[in-house]
Amino acid sequence: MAELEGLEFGKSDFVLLDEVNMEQFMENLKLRFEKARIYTFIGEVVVSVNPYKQMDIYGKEAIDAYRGRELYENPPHLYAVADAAYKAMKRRAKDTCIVISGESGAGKTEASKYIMQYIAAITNPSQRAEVESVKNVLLKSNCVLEAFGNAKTNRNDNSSRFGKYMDINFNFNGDPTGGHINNYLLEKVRLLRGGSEEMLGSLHLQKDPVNYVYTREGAASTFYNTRIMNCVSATPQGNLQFETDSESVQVVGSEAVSHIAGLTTTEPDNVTKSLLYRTVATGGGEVIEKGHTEKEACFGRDAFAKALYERLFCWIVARINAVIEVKDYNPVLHGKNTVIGVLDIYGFEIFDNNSFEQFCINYCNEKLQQLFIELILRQEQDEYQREGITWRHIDYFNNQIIVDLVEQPHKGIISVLDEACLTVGKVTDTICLESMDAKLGQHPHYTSRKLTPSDKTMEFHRDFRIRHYAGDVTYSVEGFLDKNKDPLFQDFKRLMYNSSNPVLKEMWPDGQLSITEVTKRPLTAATLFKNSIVALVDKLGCKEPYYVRCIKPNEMKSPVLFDDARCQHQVAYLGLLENVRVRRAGFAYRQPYARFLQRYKMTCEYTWPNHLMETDREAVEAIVTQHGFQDDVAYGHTKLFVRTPRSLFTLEQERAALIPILVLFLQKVWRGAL
Ligand code: AD9
Ligand code: MG
Repeated sequence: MAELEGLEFGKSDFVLLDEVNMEQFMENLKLRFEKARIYTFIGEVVVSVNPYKQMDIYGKEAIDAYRGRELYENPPHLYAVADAAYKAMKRRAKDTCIVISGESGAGKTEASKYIMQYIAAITNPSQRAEVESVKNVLLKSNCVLEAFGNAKTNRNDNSSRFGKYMDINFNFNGDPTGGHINNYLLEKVRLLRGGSEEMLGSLHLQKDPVNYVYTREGAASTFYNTRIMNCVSATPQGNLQFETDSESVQVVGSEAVSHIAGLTTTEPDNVTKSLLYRTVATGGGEVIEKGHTEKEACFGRDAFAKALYERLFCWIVARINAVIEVKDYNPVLHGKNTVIGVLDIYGFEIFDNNSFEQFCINYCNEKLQQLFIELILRQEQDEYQREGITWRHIDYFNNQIIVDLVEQPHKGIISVLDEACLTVGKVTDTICLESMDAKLGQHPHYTSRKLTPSDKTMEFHRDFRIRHYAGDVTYSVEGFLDKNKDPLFQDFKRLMYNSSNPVLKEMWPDGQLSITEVTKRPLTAATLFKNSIVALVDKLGCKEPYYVRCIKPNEMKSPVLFDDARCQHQVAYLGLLENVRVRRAGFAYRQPYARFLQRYKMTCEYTWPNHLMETDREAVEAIVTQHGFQDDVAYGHTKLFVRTPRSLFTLEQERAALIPILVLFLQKVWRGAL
């Protein structure tokens, strides 16, 4: 609750609003945005509004101002949260995490980078070389991943098309010793369609392979390989066409095939074969080759291009992880190894045409909102109840119902999708939609949308709508099944596994399986994604969470426009008002009586040097009353709860002022002057 800025900049903590309502909240948010105060606290949560311009608030001076300070000593900033997470980890040996959420273009990735920079800047004061090198790799890995995993969308020019969770490991000194990156579902389509030139451009900009972590291990040539791979992945889509002559399907021209063969160091004949045939095992165990139809061939080609790109991306992540993995850590020698996790995932998004990828991305955001509710709104209220504090429950929208709609076993959308994918025979997207409608038609957050044929195309559009916590999204069911099956013919995998390029071979270990070994159905894309997100939420759930809630001020990427309606919508669905209410009705600080007493007993004549009261609680009451903030506290069974940090701040200041006097006093005692 920093009050170090003048009031002309608005309230630096929403908890200080005269009244908690949408109007006042928005007024304060807007005023601060207009005064270039892009960060505001809600207690320990930082609300950030994307400034869409460079701000001079991240330099060395700022870092020094926040380093090691308490949250309420400085104006709100990402650095304040980063420092709080770091301090909690270092002082209390707690694993912490910083969860950055908000919709596409709200500033999550930028925030995560500033947070990483801050952590890098405040650690390793003694500049030990091995720690510096870990920090370096952690910071630089970002630009590699962005080069391959970001793309321009309608909503953000540099949109993350993958989710990223990075654990940073620390030794007992609080210095980084390594880390690990988890990446989540990469949206390949967009990267292939729009990205290749742009991406290569961005790679050329950073031509020096030394800048790339995965080339660190000495294999500069891998860098060039991956660049080549990049071209390859885009090539089959654009350049490779098929034609049907006298019943059989052919590749148009031989150039494209030899191009692919050359770049992947495979035999042109094998490339052609993989493009035109698939090997299948019959019921009797016989292995036969089946020719593709033209449509199947196109489908196979596209799946191949996407898989190439995805494997490349995962391979890069794995290489980075191999470099930053904590090595030779001995807990006996080095103390407890603690972790700060930083989560930067794709934000909630609505496009004109929303497909399977948006469905997954938005489901992921539902899960993260659920975690926020669980940790910030529910647990807080639970503790008051446990401590016997009088408490009026604060209502909030619990999005569990939407999470269930998507992920519930047997009934949820993912389960219906999977069922359709497993059904033998011709199940189309439309049939799948019908079974979704039948199962979920009554659900309050699901609407079946059978649209009439559009006049222009005469195509029959069919889609369904989910009422997400962040807004209604209409999903076009077209392509859902294929994307969920993510079916890449085994023939392509084998082709890549047999490449004489060792890097490629390494990316396709499953290519060595024979066709009879792979008939077991793999998990679908949606289920794999669900599992990875559930694991992520579990991982975050057992850490002490810190939150950055990002808001996008307008759709024009303008630094001066504050779109009231759009901002208000985000404030509403992020549950920020409820967050303020819980925080305000609640108590910013809590401390067990004994610990409170220990720290502040010197500020009160009845407790210094020792109190004569029956219980610590009574002694604490004496301190509180002497300082006149009895209206600002509540007494729990085991802890004192302080509503505003201001009260604590007064105590801290008094304590600080007393210490020199105390020291003087003690010196005199020692010298025998008294
Ligand atoms: V997405 O879900 O990955 O599509 P993000 O990650 O939330 O989205 P991002 O951080 O990429 O958004 O921010 C979008 C753009 O806003 C950036 O490219 C910057 O141009 C701009 N931005 C965001 N935060 C800041 C900031 N603190 N200072 C200056 C910013 N510009
Ligand atoms: Mg991003």
